[in-house]
Amino acid sequence: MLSDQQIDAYAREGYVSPVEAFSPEQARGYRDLLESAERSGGGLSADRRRKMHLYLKWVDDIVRHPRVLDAVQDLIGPDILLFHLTCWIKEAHTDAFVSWHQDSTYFGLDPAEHVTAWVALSPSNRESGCVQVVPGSHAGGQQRHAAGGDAGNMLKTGQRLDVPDDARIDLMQLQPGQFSLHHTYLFHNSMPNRSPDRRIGLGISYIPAHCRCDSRQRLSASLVRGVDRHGNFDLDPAPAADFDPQGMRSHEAAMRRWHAARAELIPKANTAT
Ligand SMILES: O=C(O)CCC(=O)C(=O)O
Repeated sequence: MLSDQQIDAYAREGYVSPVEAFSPEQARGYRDLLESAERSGGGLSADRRRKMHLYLKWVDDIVRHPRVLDAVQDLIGPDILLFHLTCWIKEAHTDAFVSWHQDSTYFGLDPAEHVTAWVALSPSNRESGCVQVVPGSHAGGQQRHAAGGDAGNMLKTGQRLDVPDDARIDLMQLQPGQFSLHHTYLFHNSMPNRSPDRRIGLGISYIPAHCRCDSRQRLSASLVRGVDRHGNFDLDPAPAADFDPQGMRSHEAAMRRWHAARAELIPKANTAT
């Protein structure tokens, strides 16, 4: 699915963008489903914005979309687990931002082969606060992050890196239905949404099935392609329909494990030398 040039660019720069997944009309359809789920749930809580593929059938369809998985397979091989998912929504004309960080910081994954596919469901550009990256920054491996408090930061732990003012920064601008791919060690952030529309994207964290998570709390993950010969995660079922009771139970159980693992991994990363 990816060209040799794109695969080389990912190795060198740590990202590829944009790649086409589905049409803007299909993206609009998915956005309508998201907004209807928000209305029926009286807004989606922070937990409900995570791992949504476990209780929303249409999100499960996106995370298994052949164009997304073909591209991910080109980077991490044929046996693919979905480790985590976050729906990143920035409301129109708001100050929410994401500080410079590496996704690897609290994920505890070994080896660090995780790749994030960020799928746009609305225009994601300079004005709306798209994800931006420091190309090549993944090559330096894991960096120590500062943590803690800025109210507008969408990263709840506030983890952040300093990026020099003169660093080269590339914008991963996307039309609805396009996606970007970035390496777990790549420095990235995003600025406030100054546009009149919501900026909506799904950040989907894929790992090869041989990855392990370094938490005592055993986590679950979804096998989205190939075979799991390693058994490092309990495998989550796919939902039969939006909000079906089995899917809701799986989601709650997966989020309980997720929070327990975070409680171990965050202090460990923050005190590591
Ligand atoms: O959506 C954003 O602004 C940030 C996304 C992000 O940090 C990620 O997907 O890893």
